[in-house]
Formats: sequence, structure tokens, C-alpha cells
Amino acid sequence: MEHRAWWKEGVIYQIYPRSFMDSNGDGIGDINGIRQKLPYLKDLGIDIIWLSPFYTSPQVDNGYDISDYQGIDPMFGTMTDFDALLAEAHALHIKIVIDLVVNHTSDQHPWFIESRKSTDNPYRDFYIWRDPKPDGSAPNNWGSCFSGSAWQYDKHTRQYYLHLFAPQQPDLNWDNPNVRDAVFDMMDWWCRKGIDGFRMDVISMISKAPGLPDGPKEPGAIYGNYGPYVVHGPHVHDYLMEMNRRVLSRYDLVTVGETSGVTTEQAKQYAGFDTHELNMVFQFERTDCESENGSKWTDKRISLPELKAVFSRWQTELEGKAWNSLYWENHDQPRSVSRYGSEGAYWKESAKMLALCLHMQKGTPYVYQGEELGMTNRHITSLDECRDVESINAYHEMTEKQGVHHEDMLRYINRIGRDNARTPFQWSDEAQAGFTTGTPWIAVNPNYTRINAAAQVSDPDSVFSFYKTLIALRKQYPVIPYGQYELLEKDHKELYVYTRTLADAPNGPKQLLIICNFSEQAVPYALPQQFSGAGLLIANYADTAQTAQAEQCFRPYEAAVYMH
Ligand code: TEU
Ligand code: CA
Repeated sequence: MEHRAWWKEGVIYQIYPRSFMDSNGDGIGDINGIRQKLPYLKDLGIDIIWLSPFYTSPQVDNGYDISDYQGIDPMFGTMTDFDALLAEAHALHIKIVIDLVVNHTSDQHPWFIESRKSTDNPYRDFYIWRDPKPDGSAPNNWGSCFSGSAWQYDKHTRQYYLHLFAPQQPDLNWDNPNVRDAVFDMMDWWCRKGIDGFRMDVISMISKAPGLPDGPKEPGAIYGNYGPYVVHGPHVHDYLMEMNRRVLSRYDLVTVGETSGVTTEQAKQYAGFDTHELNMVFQFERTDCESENGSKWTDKRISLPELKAVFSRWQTELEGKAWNSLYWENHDQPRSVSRYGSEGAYWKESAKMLALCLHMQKGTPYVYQGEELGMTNRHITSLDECRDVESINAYHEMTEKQGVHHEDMLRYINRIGRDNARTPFQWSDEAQAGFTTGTPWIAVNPNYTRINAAAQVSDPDSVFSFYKTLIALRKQYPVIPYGQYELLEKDHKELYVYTRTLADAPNGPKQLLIICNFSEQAVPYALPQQFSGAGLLIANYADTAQTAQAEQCFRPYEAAVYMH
């Protein structure tokens, strides 16, 4: 069995603070709200909380634009509240991972305020400034991830600065050793405070290729794609090894890099067992399968064989070399039950099936707040229901400059927009889902009267209870965290079937067979011979056969695990 680690055996729960729990009635979730709900999380059984940003921020991108890395935004509380949260979580043996957003800062960060003052300011080179082209236009053709050019002209010093996201999120210049010193000092300060790890925002984009060449342009695109010159840039691994040497290796942490565009080959470098960078990365191949010409604003859906191929490639390629992160959802993705399951008749079955399918794979599972209740997308009918800067900007650029129709754009936003995951947590069937006594910053999903925590925590048949069981099983049987993965029936269009094997399991079963029906049809399946007579470990239908049959019929969204 490979080297054991707490972060390989634990389950991570992501909290998006502004949408989790509001303690003071201003309509925005906060740190004291999280403190109130620690017993709920303990009951669920998770081991680690990842907190999306709660730092001082103008909130242009909901806190991913930070103006003080060592301050708490007043809307979320105070440093005293944070310290109390950390202590209370630790007392419950729950670790706290914080979000590290250091590809860029807010334009209100003191470093940027200094930087834009003059070309010879000591902070000038903390950011990426360039002269205009002779005709006054931007230094290159790159488009921002949030629409428009990736360059903003600053009249005062007559140069442009780079922002891969919003203009209020200028990119830091990691080639400047003073930037690295400042970031590492800040990280060290949080480590000394006692936090247990970092989730690193767009960390694959911190090193930009010299010369910042024009990027390739997709047909119909307004801007060029910065990808080839930004994602996995020339020094990204040097900088992460330096970070590891100077900070990470000195504490007992879990680290996960958000690395859009990452391949399994690169993941083995970022998160290899002996590469001294990070513990895991988030990969985007599954979601990229639903993009067209580099744009997520489409109707494209992934097929089950494609989904299986992506997961299986990651499971197989990283085996013995690096560690996987397992996630369906986060604050940037739509709800998984809406995306891959059913919001209708099979809502509960499909939410449980998705949970089982992910949690039985090899890697560390992430649960995004509300996923454990089967929360769904919220459907909007007009743009003013939208809060997310990405969706709002994309709507304007695509309808006003690219001829996309209003109805099409709304459909794309309803399918893939980030607000889907950002509606308030559904605690109960009381007003505003029990999230706030005031007016929430974003409307609650009207289905909260049916889908909410109060209805689920004590119901043994709920989605919540199913997650609770999956999380408990992981701690009981080493084959779940450590068994080797093998895909069966790779071309099957309805079933996802795989095995996990741990020949030298110190206790519990040595092999699992996982069968998940991703369709609304009943599908007959002949189980592999070696599982005949194997016992049932868990299933999402009450009457799934307790002993594996030679041939079984899997009902809509039925999922089962047999063990021997
Ligand atoms: O996301 C970066 C990223 O690569 C995307 O998932 C992005 O959010 C977008 O949806 C692509 O279409 C990270 C954060 O998770 C996100 O919330 C921030 O807005 C972004 O970085 C900037 O900090
Ligand atoms: Ca509040």
C-alpha cells in the first residue's frame, strides 16, 4: 500500500462564505455564520474545510480581488471571528484550508496603488506594465477571461497593465523576486496562525512567457487566446518549488492548485509524490469537454463515454505517481445534479448516484456546499437576476458584439453560469431558506421548501445521509482511498462501471465493483465473474440485491458497490 497521509484519507468541504450562513441579517454569509454551522459539518463527517476568500476586498469578483491579504473583509467579520473559527474547527478535529489568490491582487491593493503612481515607483515591477503599440492600442491581442481586452490603459503613466481577469484584478509579476518574497511572507504569516493548507487560485498562470506574444484567435473571436503564453508558463514549476522550499515544506499542510488547462503529464509535475510542489491539482478536462472553440457559452454536453475517458485517464496516469482531487462542483461550476443527473423524478437517485460515482474513485473528494443536499441550478429569466461579473460581461460582449441572441445567451448562463452554485445554502423551509433574516445578496432557489438541510439531516434516506455514509466508509476501508482503479465497459453509453483493488488491504474488502447508471432507463448488466456472490456495500435503492447476481438490472440512476 502506498504512503498514507491525512489529506489522502480526508474529505474536503468547500464553503463559499457569502452564500453559506448569514449571522447578522445583512443578507451576506459571514464567518460567524460558518461557526454556527460547524456542528452540521461535523455531523456530515468531513475532515477539512476549504474557505473561499474572506479577505478585505472591493468584491468585484466576490473576494477573488484582494486588497489586503492579511485582513478580513468587514462584511465577513473580524480577525477575532476568524481566530475563533479556526480554534473551534480545530477543537472538532476539522482542518481549515484557505484560498490563496496570488496570480493577481485587487487594483485597490496598496502594492497596485503604489505601482500605478509612477514608472519608477519601487512597486512598479510588482505588476506587468507595457507601452502601447505605436498606434496607441494594447500591447498584444489577449482577451480577458471576463471579456474585453486583457490590458487596461492607465492615462497617468501612459502604459497598459495586464489583467487576465477583470480590470480591477491586475496580474502580479512573479518574475520579480520581491513579489515572491512578499507572497511567501504572507503565506508564512497564515501558517504561523495555524491554518492547515492552501487552495491556490489559477496558480498555473503565474508565469508569463517573455515577450508576451499575440495568442491564436478562434474563428469569430474578438481577442487572441493567452493560453499558450500564460498557462504552465516557463517558470511556474520553479516558483512552486521555491514556494515549497521556503514555506510549504516547513508545515504540515494540504495544498491544491487550481490549474486550468492541466494535462496528466503536467499534473505529475505539479502534484508528483516526489516533485516538491503541491499535493494535488484541480483538472478541467471534464468541463472543457463542454466548451466549443475555447468558449464555455454553448449548449455542448459531455457524453458518458467521454466523461469516463477523462476520469479514467486521470485515475490511471496518476497511479503511484501523483494524487487526484475528485470534484463535481465548486463556486465556478453549475450544480452536478442539474448537469449530469435529473432535477425531476429521479432527483434524489441521481444526486446519490453522482456522489457514489465520485467518492468511490481514487483521490481526495471535495464536497461543495449544498452538493450534499442535492441542491440544483437556479433558472433565471432575465439578466438582472445575475450577479456574476463573468456572466454579465459575457452577456454584453456576446449579444452586443458577436450577434448572439438574448434567449441563447440566457440558456447558456442557465446551463453553465457561476451563479448556479452561488445561491444561498438551503438550511430550512423558513423564509430565505433560513440563510438570512434579511434580503439575500442573490435570490434563493425557490425549491428550498423541498430541498433543505432541516428536512434531510435526520432522514436516513436523504441525500445528506447518503453522503454521510460515503464519508464514513472511506475511513473504514483502506481500499476506498488507496485501491487501484480499473475501468470496465468503456464504451457503454449508460453505465459507468469500475473496480478498485487493494491486494494488501490491512482490513476490509480487497476489491470493489462500482456500477452507476447515468440514464433514466433500466439497463441489464452481466456482472464480472469474479464478483459472483460478492456482498453489497452501499446502494441508492433500498432493495438492490444484497448479493451480486450473474445478471442484474440497474434501474434509473441506480448505483451500487459490491465487495469481496
Ligand atoms: O477561477 C479561474 C478559472 O479558471 C475559471 O474557473 C473561471 O472562474 C471561469 O469560470 C472560466 O470560465 C478562479 C476562481 O475560482 C474564480 O472564482 C475567480 O473568478 C478567478 O479565478 C479569478 O480569481
Ligand atoms: Ca452577514
